[in-house]
Amino acid sequence: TATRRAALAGSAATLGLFSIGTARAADFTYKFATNLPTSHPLNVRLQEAFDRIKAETNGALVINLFPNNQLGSDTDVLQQLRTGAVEFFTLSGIILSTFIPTASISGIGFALPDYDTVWKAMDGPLGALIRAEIAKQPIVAFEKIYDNGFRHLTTSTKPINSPDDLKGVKMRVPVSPLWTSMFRGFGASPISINGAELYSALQTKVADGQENPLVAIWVTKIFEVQKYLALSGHMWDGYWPLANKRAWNALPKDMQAIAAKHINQGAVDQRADLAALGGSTRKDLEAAGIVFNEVDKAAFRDRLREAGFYKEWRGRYGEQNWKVLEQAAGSEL
Ligand code: X2X
Repeated sequence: TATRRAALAGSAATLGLFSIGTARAADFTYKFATNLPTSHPLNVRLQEAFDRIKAETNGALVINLFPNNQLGSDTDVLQQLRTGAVEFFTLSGIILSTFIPTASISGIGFALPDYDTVWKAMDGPLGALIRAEIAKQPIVAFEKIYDNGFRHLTTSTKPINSPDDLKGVKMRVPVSPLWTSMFRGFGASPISINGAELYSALQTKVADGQENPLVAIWVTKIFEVQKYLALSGHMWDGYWPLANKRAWNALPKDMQAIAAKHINQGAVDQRADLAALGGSTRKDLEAAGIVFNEVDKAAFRDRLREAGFYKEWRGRYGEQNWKVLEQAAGSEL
């Protein structure tokens, strides 16, 4: 029971029991939810981190992975994380913004142009800004964000070569005001749908298109229900590893240090995994029948500018936060 666990936690904290080098029953058994299938490097590296945490705490901290929306949709699990019904979750900062508005700032269209810029920003001032906002809520973010990737457009109906081709297209977007605003800006008809329902939404033509990074498109099998892929790279997206604050604070300090060390290391390794996949995912998708095309990114960016997208979000985040974004991006937006 929770009471017994709390009592055990108290004694373990006082006596530092878990650091004694004998295997023993877990003092803490926590759940970690993700929305991606097991094969995604995000889950592979998290599982590796949990194995290392269990070993280094001599079995005192056991974290069980629940991948692939097993515990519910993103909207549901975010709610569970807030109450502590789920102790850990990893979520796109852009979706997290439904609760913590500033968390979507790293996903502003065409702001962070490449991975060098992304990691400098997210391991630097922009990431620190977002984590500080998260820390005001009953949630803690780990220091290193995992990679989802640069997002690209897919459709079942016709290729997207220019912003005009997006006009009126029913595009599934994750549940987040930034995504809706951005795809309205492109002139599309965005529909907010959780990732858990994405495949069936495309299959039943509730939506004709969607946008995701290549590796996510591969592991979720979205390619089975889409035909065309435009390499828009319209935004970068990452997964913040998050803990419920009360569950996190119940852990003894040295146990927290072990958990944070391995979960952060997992992010560094997972970023390298995605980079190493490089062009091979494109080849896999092409072999599965997806037709790729390049687009003029500047045309899409101009469309957002004409729609007042940057002006609107500058106002929503505030001047000070926008300056941090522009500094991270290395350009005025
Ligand atoms: O739902 C999506 O599109 C996904 C899997 O990329 C996110 O979690 C943002």
